[in-house]
Amino acid sequence: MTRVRIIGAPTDYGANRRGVDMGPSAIRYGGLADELAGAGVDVVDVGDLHVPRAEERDPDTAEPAVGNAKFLKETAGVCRRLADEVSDTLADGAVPLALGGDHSIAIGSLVGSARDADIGAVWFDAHADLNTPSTSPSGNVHGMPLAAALGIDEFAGKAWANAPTLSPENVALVGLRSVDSAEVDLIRDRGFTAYTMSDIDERGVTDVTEEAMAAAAEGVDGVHVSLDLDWLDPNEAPGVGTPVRGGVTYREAHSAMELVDEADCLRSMELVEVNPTLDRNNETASLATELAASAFGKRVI
Ligand code: 5AB
Ligand code: MN
Ligand code: MN
Ligand code: MN
Repeated sequence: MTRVRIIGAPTDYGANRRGVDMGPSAIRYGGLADELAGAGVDVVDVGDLHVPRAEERDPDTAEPAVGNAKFLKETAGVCRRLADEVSDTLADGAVPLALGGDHSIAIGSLVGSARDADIGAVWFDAHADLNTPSTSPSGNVHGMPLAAALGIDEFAGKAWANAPTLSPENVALVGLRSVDSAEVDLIRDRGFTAYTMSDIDERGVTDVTEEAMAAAAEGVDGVHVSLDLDWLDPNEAPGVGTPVRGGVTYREAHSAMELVDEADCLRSMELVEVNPTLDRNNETASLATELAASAFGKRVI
C-alpha cells in the first residue's frame, strides 16, 4: 500500500499576493486526507512546518540582497526544513506530498527529494519558474524555484537551493503560456523538455503527459511532480495569485494526473499556489485534492 506523508509549508514570501499562506488549510479543508484514503493510500498528515510571518522579519539578519529577490533568507529557512522532512519521509518509505504556500517551497521539495537519489521533475504550470534574482521581472522567488534547484547563475553553489542530482534533461515543463524572455533562452539552450499549451492543443494532454513523464524518468530513480494550480484555466481554478487565461480544463488535468500515476515513478509531489482569498467557495483547493487523488491512483471503478 502506498504511504503518503502530507507536509504543510504555509509560505507567502515568494509571491506578491498575501493569502497563499492559507493554502495548506484550504487544501486540508477541501478533504485531502479523505480523497487520498479514497485512492487506497495510507495517509499521515504531519501538520505545518514553522513559517515565520513576513511581518516578523528581522531586518538585521536579512540575507544580503541577491539581485532583486525578495525574502530569500526566509525562503531558505523554510526550504531547509522542508528538504529535511521530505528526505526523512523518503527514508521511511513514504511519498512526501508538500502543500504550499507559494511555489518557492519547491526548492525544499526538490533538494530533499534529490538528497539520496537521482531525480527528474515534471512541472505542471503556466509558468517556467526559471528566473534568477538578476533576470526576474518581479523579484518574487515563486518564479525562480527551478533555476534555484538547478543552480543557475546566482543560485550556483548554494547548498540550501541546489538539487545536484537534478539536471535539465530530466526536467519537463507542461502547459507553458507565460514565459519571460530569459526563461525562453534557458529552455532553448539547456536541454529542457518543454510543452506549451499549443503542444497540448495539437497533440492532446495524454500524449504530452506520457512523454513528459518518460523524459523526466529517463535514467533516474524517481520523479518529483510539481503542480502549480495556475496550470489550470482560471475558470476552473480561480484561487491563484498569477492566473493566465488559456490553461487546461478540469478533465485534461485529471487525465494528466492519472497518467502521472500510471507512469509509476512518482517519488515526491507538491500542490502549490492555492490562494483561498482569491478563490470561489474553496473550489481551487478542492480541485487540488481531487487531482492529488488521481495522481495517487484514484479511479472511478
Ligand atoms: B508561479 C513571472 N514569471 O517571475 C515572475 O506562479 C511570474 O509559481 C512567476 O509559476 C509566476 O514574476 C510564479 C512573471
Ligand atoms: Mn505558475
Ligand atoms: Mn509556479
Ligand atoms: Mn502563481
